[in-house]
Amino acid sequence: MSNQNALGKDRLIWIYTQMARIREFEERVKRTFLEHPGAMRGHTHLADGAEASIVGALATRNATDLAMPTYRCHAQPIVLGTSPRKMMAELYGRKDGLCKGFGGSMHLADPEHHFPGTSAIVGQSIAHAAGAALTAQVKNTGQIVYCFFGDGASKQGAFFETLNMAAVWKLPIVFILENNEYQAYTHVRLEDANAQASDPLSQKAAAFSIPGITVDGTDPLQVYDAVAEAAERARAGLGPSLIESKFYRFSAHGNAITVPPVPTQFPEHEAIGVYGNKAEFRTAKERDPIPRFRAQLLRQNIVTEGELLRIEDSARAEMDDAVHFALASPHPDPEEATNYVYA
Ligand SMILES: Cc1ncc(C[n+]2csc(CCOP(=O)(O)OP(=O)(O)O)c2C)c(N)n1
Ligand SMILES: [Mg+2]
Repeated sequence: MSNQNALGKDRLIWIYTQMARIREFEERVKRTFLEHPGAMRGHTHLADGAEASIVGALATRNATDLAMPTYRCHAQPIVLGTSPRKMMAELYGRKDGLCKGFGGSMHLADPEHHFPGTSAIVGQSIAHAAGAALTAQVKNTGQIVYCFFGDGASKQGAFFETLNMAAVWKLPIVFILENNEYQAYTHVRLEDANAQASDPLSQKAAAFSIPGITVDGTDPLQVYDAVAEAAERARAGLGPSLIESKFYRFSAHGNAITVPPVPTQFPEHEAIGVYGNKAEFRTAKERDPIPRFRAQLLRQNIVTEGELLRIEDSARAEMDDAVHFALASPHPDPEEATNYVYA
């Protein structure tokens, strides 16, 4: 774990705290699907396994910079300061939700916290990020955009068209390609899936003459270093960079009660369909970013076991409270069903 930018103790603890908060939020969503099927409607996609990558990237952010994730979008707003209570209520489709219960997991938005919104369309964040970055450039706001998208999305036309224009216009964007090894049910490995003609995926940057680098996305400090450099470039008006961050998606592609459970070798995940093979899952779990970073902080005497336990207790209490808040909130009135519909 290198950290050329030598983050101080407070910042390292902040990183661990955000990672723990994300994992606790996602665990509660997962549990809801397992224990109370039907309580959450629509699809949800979890970010367990991605915590180091997301927090390491957003730790480089200035206060007004924007983050634009995919439909796998619970983690980024948690880091930006969005209320987990409102997010959880939104996932439960309740009136006090972030979007009044109308959006659900895949359509979160919180402009007040620099989170313009998401959609279910693979690749949408790439083009939307370019629009937001163009606004920042034209209005000279000094903001940069952290654009997250998947390995699957990096095969889309939107990726190639947007990276071309972003490079030509020197837009202030950091493109963070989240290589979680899967594109829904297709593995990224060339020989298995025959679906991805590029390895590493970061070499796609060369087509646009922008920097491209691959990092270990299970190490928040490696991600931090790479993204800090890319963010500096973007702030200096030198344009976008592409960071491929590699980690493993621990949960199934998505949870939905409308989708029948996928056969799985992991009984604890039966209802949410983890479909990888056992050996692959176990190997990835050994590199789980949260226990690894925890052990690192202890080894380097940055925190004590007691401090870590307090952080973890507080994350658990915060997310339990978010569930209680959500369940206490009413469903929207049926008469409101066509409100906020513009097309
Ligand atoms: C334009 C479009 N095509 C297909 C889909 C169906 N779909 C949803 S997620 C997904 C895979 C995306 O994989 P990746 O980009 O690697 O992101 P990840 O889910 O792994 O984070 C697909 C094909 C969609 N939602 N939108
Ligand atoms: Mg993927």
